[in-house]
Amino acid sequence: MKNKTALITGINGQDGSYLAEFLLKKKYEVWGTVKRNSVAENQTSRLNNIFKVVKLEYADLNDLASLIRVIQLSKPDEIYNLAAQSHVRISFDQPIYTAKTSGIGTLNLLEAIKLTDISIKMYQASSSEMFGNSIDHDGFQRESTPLNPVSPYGCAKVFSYNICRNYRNAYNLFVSNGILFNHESPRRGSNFVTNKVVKTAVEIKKGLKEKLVLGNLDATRDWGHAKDYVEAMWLMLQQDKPGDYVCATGVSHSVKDLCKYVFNKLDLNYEDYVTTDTKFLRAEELHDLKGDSSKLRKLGWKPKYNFESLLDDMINYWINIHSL
Ligand code: NAP
Ligand code: G4F
Repeated sequence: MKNKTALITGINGQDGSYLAEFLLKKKYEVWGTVKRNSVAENQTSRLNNIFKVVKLEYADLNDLASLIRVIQLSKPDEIYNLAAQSHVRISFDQPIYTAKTSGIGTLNLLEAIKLTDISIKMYQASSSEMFGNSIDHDGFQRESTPLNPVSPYGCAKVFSYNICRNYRNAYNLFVSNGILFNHESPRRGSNFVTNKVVKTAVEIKKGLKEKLVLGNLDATRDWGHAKDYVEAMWLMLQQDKPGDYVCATGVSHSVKDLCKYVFNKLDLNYEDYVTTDTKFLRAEELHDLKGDSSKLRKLGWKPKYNFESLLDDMINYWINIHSL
């Protein structure tokens, strides 16, 4: 049987790079889209291990023609739509760009599939940010929890989630939404809170920095490892029917807990180094996230990492970066 072909939008992002490695191990032919940058160096640094074996093409979610071109060229069996303006705080600074890319961009991709080959299976990177501050009575969010987004990013992702369901029903497309809770790794952008805390704490330990300045320390998140979550994306597309699935560890911690754990591991007391600045607060905050992924676990998914082993992986990575 012919090996499968996958196309990953945003392949050079955190999840794109892990998913590409995972699919290559499963013998997929892997294509990916990269958006044009004025500086090309470092843009694909997360793909260094696999650069020679993935096929990269320029495309932008805001450019329907570029999406049609790359689909016609790669002829994928599966498309993983991971591209987005993915930073919640920055979505308040760039709301219209975020709505276009993380919202309308998904519609462009659905149209590109509809116009080229409706047998392609599509994964949509939906987000727990869509829930906003809705919480079920037992303290969890799940597939049936109402969507009440509290950021331009969350609103854009709700549009994408809904339009995927609409195209699934209206045109019989195989489109599945993974409602993923926060997932991190050493490859996480260093302006997301986990990597910011770990990287700065290691810099403090090495005598390179004196302080870590954060925003809201009381927010809680359900943090998992990106390596576990890309397996869930693949699993969702191996089903006979499309669906929507929450992917989460089911355990949540506060930003303060995160600081405490990381600084303790480095034999430091976080209270001596962490300060706050209102510039890192959001105009509206999502306070608490904790996901119930029972539906996905019935397909056989289970995370290998927990909060502690995830952070240990990130701490070890930064300790071994000798340029720090
Ligand atoms: P990420 O590291 O920020 O990667 C996003 C990717 O999208 C990058 O490759 C980026 O390229 C690309 N991109 C940005 N704007 C684009 C555009 N207009 N056209 C084409 N590509 C564009 O995000 P991630 O953490 O891997 O997350 C992957 C997806 O899952 C995103 O859609 C995110 O919103 C969603 N998600 C993430 C989490 C999480 O906790 N990580 C949770 C739920 C959902 P450049 O780097 O060149 O800008
Ligand atoms: O790491 P964060 O920026 O992640 P956030 O906002 O939860 O969004 C991430 O997860 C979503 C899934 O729910 C994804 F859809 C989205 O793409 C992204 O990957 O912030 C986590 C928490 C927030 O409550 C924030 O207010 O940390 C708090 N925080 C406190 N100080 C900070 C900081 N966040 C950042 N980025 N920087 C700070 O200095």
